[in-house]
Amino acid sequence: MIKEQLEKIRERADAFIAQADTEQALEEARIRFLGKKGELTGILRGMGALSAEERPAVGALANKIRENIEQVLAERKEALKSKGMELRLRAEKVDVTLPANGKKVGHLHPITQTRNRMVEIFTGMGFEIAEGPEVESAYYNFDALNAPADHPSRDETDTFYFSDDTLLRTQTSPVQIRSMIGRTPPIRMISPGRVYRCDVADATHSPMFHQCEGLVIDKNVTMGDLKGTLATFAKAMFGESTRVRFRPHNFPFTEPSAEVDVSCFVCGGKGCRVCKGEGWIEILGAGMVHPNVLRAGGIDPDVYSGFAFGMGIERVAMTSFGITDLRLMFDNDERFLEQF
Ligand code: 2U9
Repeated sequence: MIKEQLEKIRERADAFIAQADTEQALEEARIRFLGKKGELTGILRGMGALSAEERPAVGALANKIRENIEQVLAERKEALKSKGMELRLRAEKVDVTLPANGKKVGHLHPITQTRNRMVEIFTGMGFEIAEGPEVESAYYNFDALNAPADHPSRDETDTFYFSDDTLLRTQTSPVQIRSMIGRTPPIRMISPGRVYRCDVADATHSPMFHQCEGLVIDKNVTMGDLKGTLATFAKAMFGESTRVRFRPHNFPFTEPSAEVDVSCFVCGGKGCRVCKGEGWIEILGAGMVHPNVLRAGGIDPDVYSGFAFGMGIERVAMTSFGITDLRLMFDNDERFLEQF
């Protein structure tokens, strides 16, 4: 009779434990069957009523059943634990094959890229980099550069003036004048930087743009040195097969002066859309530094000579990247910028 009761407890406990699907439910099962007021304990308490012959066998069975229930509880606990782990693993699963949450890495503006390349090429030829103020005196911007009093570039419609004497520099040449003063040649320098002109923005004009000017002064510097330097620059900038062409021109600060073309790096000179059928692309102005400019820089033109050149960085960038409207450079539209 008591043995049957014990077997029934075992069956009920098995079923109860099998259904427990949380640690809390398991603990409830333990209390219900093995706790102080539990079903098995209740039976064991009633053992006093058994005869001395019956007691050892019932006691042994009760212990066996206790051990059995304890084991089932432990197994279920283990199973719940690994099931919990499995659920957690499933919930927290990371698919390492998914594309990364890529951070967008920016890059240098095409103007900066072009300036950096120019700096690289000229420093490679032994040039120093010089910078100077963007707010300049009319003296350094015009007078020292031999610009006649009535030169059109001095006009208020062409230059941004703060006062009669103070303006936004229209070229980076004042940087070279400042460098010449108080220095003895040899001088080899470039001055990349911002310049300002009173222009309405269109496809080829902007009130602010960048120039890279260069200056070399030493004894016996000739036009041949200028040509060789610019030919070397053009090959490095636009490709080994690039040639240069000098056309006579006139600037107040150089004499003789020239406009300099490079052979089209797309068609090689045959004529195409990029060079507008010309085979040549104008990118530079250059010449031998005017004696008046050397004097303004404190350098004796009877002892020294020099050459100078200037180019618009945007113009070079547009030519090399195939950009057709200057305004795109300053709109800062990412869809445009990310192409370069
Ligand atoms: C000193 C003496 C001479 C710099 C020069 C040019 C010719 C020139 C233009 C190119 C396109 C300006 O950006 S642009 O619009 N520049 O053609 N610049 S020679 O001559 C100097 C500079 C400094 C002391």
